[in-house]
Amino acid sequence: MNRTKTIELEKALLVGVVQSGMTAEVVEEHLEELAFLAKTAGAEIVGTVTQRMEKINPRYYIGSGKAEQIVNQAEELDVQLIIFDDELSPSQVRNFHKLNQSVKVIDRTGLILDVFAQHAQSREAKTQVELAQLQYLLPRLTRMWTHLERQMGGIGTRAGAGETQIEVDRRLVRERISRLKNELGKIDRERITQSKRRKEAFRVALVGYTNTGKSTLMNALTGSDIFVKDQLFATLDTTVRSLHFDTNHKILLSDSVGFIRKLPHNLIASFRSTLMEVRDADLLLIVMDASSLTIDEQLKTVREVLLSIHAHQNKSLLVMNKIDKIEKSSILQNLKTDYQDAIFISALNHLRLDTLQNAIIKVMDKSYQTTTVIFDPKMGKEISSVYQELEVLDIEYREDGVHLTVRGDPVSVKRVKKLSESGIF
Ligand SMILES: Nc1nc2c(ncn2[C@@H]2O[C@H](COP(=O)(O)OP(=O)(O)O)[C@@H](O)[C@H]2O)c(=O)[nH]1
Ligand SMILES: [Mg+2]
Repeated sequence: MNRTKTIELEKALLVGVVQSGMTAEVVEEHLEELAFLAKTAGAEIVGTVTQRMEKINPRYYIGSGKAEQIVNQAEELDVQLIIFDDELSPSQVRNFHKLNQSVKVIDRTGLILDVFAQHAQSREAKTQVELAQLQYLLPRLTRMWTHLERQMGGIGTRAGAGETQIEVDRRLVRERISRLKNELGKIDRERITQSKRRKEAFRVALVGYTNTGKSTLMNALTGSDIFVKDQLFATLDTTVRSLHFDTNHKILLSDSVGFIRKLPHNLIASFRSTLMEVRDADLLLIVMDASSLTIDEQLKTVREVLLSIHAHQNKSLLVMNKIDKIEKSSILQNLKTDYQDAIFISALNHLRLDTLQNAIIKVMDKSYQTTTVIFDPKMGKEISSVYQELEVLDIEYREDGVHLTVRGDPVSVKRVKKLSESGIF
């Protein structure tokens, strides 16, 4: 199912369309990101083509003359893969195949799905990716397409179900889709049980654009050893670690898949159970790459994805990472002016991690409650267990029992209250 990494690099041409209102700088950044994605998938970029357009051509997305030119150019350069930065309709892809049978044309979505397929490790991630791929493939499953896919292989054709699946008809693909959905439903339910068990702790989730340093930060804070790589979507699975700042401030920190511009909707939908960890978090740490030139756009993408998974109202802190990469102090100053509430750190160099920690503690404290519980004096064991769980601000021995004034997260406070009531006659 999952082929090992492409050994021989596939040569590729990239195509981007400049629409009105886009600056050359933005187009450049988008193509750089596309090149990064393509490299992650195992391609060698031999050229980039852009076309300025006011209106999309339904036949080839780009203009007909340009389409022919690109296909010819590909032939000359001995390139068999053309990658578009935008989503192509199935019929646009077919029209390219009509122009030239030996050139494979894929779009950004196909490329992202390919990278996901190569990086999926766990059963859950594999199931999620395969579902998204089959949903993407279904409308494209025509005789011509399957024929071409079989012929070419490589990037964009590692459709989750693999080679055999491409040969089956739509009905079988639909059946497979519904089986995968069932499977994910089961995984969802297991996750709900797990997360119920975890309700006791304050949950913090790392979120953000891909490659901003989420896993590096997770490792820096918890001393774990999560896979870090200068690659898009190096981590697809969720990792949860517990972290104790002090006895009264324990959190569960989770790291997971990152977001990207134009993330395919199918993919977000099928990663629902992974993203539930984010939705249920008490606090989101939105990790940004402070050295990126497209911070605003990346933040917009992150907020859009959070909205689509209903996590937009969760409490959040903006974390500007990679400050060590910013050479000019004036740039850093400007960022600090633009993002006044953000916390500026370097996860790699462990810079200002204490500031981040204090900010998290402050958020926790805000949700903390202070209350007085009364214990029967005979409940010595229970009373001492309170000290493990909550901060004890005051203790008084009165006639009606031992009065403890405690402070902590609402769930622990409630539990201690229950414990005290169980012993009072
Ligand atoms: N210079 C610099 N690089 C960093 C920093 N944090 C992460 N990186 C690098 O950025 C790349 C992506 O990091 P990773 O943690 O995998 O990002 P993720 O995709 O958000 O999990 C890796 O090459 C890291 O070494 C930082 O604070 N400074
Ligand atoms: Mg990561």
